[in-house]
Amino acid sequence: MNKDQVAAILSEIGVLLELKGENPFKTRAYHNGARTLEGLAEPLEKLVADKRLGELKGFGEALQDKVTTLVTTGKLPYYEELRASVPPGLVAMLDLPGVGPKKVKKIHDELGITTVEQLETACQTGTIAALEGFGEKSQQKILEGIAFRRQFASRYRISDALLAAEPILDNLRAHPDVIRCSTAGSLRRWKEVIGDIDFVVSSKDPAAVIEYFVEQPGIQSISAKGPTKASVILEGGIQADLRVVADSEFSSALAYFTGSKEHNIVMRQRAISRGLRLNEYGLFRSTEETRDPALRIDCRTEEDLFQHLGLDYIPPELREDQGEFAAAENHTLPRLLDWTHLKGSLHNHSNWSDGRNTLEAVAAHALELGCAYWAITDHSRASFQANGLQVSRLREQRQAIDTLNRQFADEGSEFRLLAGSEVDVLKDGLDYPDDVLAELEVVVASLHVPANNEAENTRRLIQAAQNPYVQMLGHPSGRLLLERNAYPVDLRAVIDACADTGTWIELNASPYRLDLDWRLWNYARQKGVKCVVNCDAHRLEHAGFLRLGAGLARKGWLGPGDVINSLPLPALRKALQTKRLRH
Ligand code: DGT
Ligand code: CA
Ligand code: CA
Ligand code: ZN
Repeated sequence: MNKDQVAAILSEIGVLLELKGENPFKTRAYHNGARTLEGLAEPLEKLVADKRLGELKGFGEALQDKVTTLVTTGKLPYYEELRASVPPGLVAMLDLPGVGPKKVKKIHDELGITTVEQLETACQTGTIAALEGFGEKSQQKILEGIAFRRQFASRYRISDALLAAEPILDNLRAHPDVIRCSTAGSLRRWKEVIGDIDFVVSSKDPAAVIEYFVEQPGIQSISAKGPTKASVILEGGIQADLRVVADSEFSSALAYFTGSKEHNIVMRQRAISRGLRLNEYGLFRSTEETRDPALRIDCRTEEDLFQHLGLDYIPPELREDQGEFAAAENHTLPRLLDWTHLKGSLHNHSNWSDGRNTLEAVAAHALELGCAYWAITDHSRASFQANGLQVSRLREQRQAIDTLNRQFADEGSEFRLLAGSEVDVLKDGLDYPDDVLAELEVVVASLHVPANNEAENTRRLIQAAQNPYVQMLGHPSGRLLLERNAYPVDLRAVIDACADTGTWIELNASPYRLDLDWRLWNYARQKGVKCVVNCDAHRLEHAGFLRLGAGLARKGWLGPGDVINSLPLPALRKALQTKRLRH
């Protein structure tokens, strides 16, 4: 068991103990212990083997014993018993907005409620509002939270789907009976949220591939299994469909199952208007539905298929019937961004605010990944819950960054950290005055506490864009995928203001955000607004979000020329100055 898994269990123990009403010192010890492990610099196995866990801050005998047992055996009876003693419904309630362990305990102790369904009924009858410490407003919020969860019960963020799909795809690819294979469906189209995972495989022995597929690790149950197709439920509840076809049918099956439905309809119509028929089995010289191999037009690849229909190759991300047909006909499809074009990220956090890692660790990681630069944009002072920086701390941080950069220069490295801030957009302006912002190389302006009013939020963001020191707006809609809708805002008006002021817009690559939404990028691009694909990294692993963000930029029709952080450092530095020089 690795340190993150052990840390997750310690956190869960802390939560379970809170739900049981254990004394706060004890529960805090587990939460703190989890945090200490997550930030551990050396391998946990080594600490355990050397019996040095006691050297960690706050690690008493009890915690040492539990961590040792987890690391050496992969199990912990104490944890399993504790878990069994708390109804799972109580843990599920913690996901609801405004509901923490204390409230769950109260709901349970006073009303005997143990499931989310019972909680919903209690809200509908007004029982929750009457509980001390709750009230009408929090009752309403809980109800909305339950409805929201239900609406998204079987939707998954693309990051989770990729994590589940990629190992299976690798295994399929390596199987001797597999000729070609690919993901299909919404995952291949790089939708931000997907319903299920689709795979298409070509093989001479479908039965062998099906058998192999249903035995993949991480499969919870098999929902359907036939001679050429199967459906399974993966751990975590996500469904995966597999289709096995002959290799001669691979390109048409892949195109068909990649979709989208809207895109497929136009494809079929194009075939018909050329006296052809297109279906999942191929493209046929026929004026009626057929799968007669004698009539099939040989299309080995999707490129061939598009070509026979008078189209340039349409990348899967663009197959949404959003103008890709006209562009493919006129040879005006854009050259799309590739994630390897990205040279760094301009919105990231460190442990100076709510990030996990030190400046040194963040820089070392970015350097190791081959980045040319990495901006540190910790929260501004108004975000006190995220440990936002007072001006004096911000200046101190700037010095620390300068020192690190001098070291890089001395070592002959061209990598640089860029000193910046994610400054809060407040009701009446930005959280730092202009002279403070002017000291920073990178300023991302983000609205974290929106008004419940579209005109007001729009006004605040436009005002932020008008500030000469703000180079870009961060996560402009504020949505959290499958958790929270965008705040009310007129994003087209905000995009127009960015066009007028030369302000860039972030494509926040966190899998929870993917914000600005891909559907609006074509509009922004036509207005001349540049994109910045930002990780909003709070820990080292989040650097991997660049790949996710690049996929969404592709889906928004963006090429390397539209994306600021595909610039090398000298050109980026110039671009960062443009707005300020104009002022
Ligand atoms: P999802 O899974 O809900 O995120 O979205 P998709 O697009 O992956 O949809 P899915 O898994 O139901 O089907 C995969 C593709 O197969 C879909 O994009 C288009 C194609 N397809 C499936 N059913 C139909 C259909 O009834 N008509 C048409 N034209 N295409 C279909
Ligand atoms: Ca699907
Ligand atoms: Ca499917
Ligand atoms: Zn933010």
